[in-house]
Amino acid sequence: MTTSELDRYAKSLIKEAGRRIRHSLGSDLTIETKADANDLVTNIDKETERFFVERIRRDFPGHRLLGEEGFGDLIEGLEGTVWILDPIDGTMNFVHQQRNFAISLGIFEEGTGILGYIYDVVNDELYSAKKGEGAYLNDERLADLSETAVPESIVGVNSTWLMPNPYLDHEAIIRLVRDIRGARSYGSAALEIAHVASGRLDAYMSLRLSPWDIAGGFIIAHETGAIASNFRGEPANLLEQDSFLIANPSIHQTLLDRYIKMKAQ
Ligand code: 2AM
Ligand code: CA
Repeated sequence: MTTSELDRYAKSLIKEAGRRIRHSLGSDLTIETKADANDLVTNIDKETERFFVERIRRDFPGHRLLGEEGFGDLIEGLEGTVWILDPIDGTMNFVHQQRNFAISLGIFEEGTGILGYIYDVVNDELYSAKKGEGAYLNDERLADLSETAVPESIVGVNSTWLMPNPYLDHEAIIRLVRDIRGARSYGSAALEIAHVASGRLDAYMSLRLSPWDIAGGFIIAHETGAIASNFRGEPANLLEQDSFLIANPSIHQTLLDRYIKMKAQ
């Protein structure tokens, strides 16, 4: 199967999963907590992941899937074709707001991201990218990111990091929020990365993200010129939880040098 055929298949699978989620919006949810009281999962997160796993196992028995809810495979390396899926990114928004959440999917071949998708289900907005062929919002191509500077930028950052905490120098983040034009926090890593790809945000940072939060967006944002790394400036890790910074190329290094200071652990 060619990459274009796989792209068409993945898009139609995501759209079908999105229709199922939209149909579920009026129904009662079963809500559980995971790592902590604010880390939510619903029956729809699980049903959506199972839907992907069943289809991919049926149609591509040689492919593997890493999913947040654990219905896929145990993945320790990126050999072969690997789908990395977050069935609902922004579950808290899904539960409380019925918007501002997305399906996030990245497809990797021998460790290289070849196809990326972020589907804003409620607005029927599909961000997608094929490696080397640009990024799209529905049928419209996203422009390459243009030059900016810290004082003119809008940065996605969670207000948690403005408070004293064991991980990040919060005084430096306060300086960042003072120096930029505006701070935003949407509560869905995937959508925030999509906003960086489209230039609506100039950067997005998060202290702890998992592979499924970033896999789709990483591929999309790369196509418009965004730079992704962890807070130490090392390449984003797609197999383990790590800090994550994605930014317009003209401010990425400045953010690392001047504003993002991790405390020694
Ligand atoms: P999720 O909704 O799929 O859990 C919220 O700021 C963003 O961080 C969401 O994209 C959320 O993804 C992600 N996130 C990653 N790990 C999280 C955790 N342990 N608790 C809450 N949100 C987490
Ligand atoms: Ca999720």
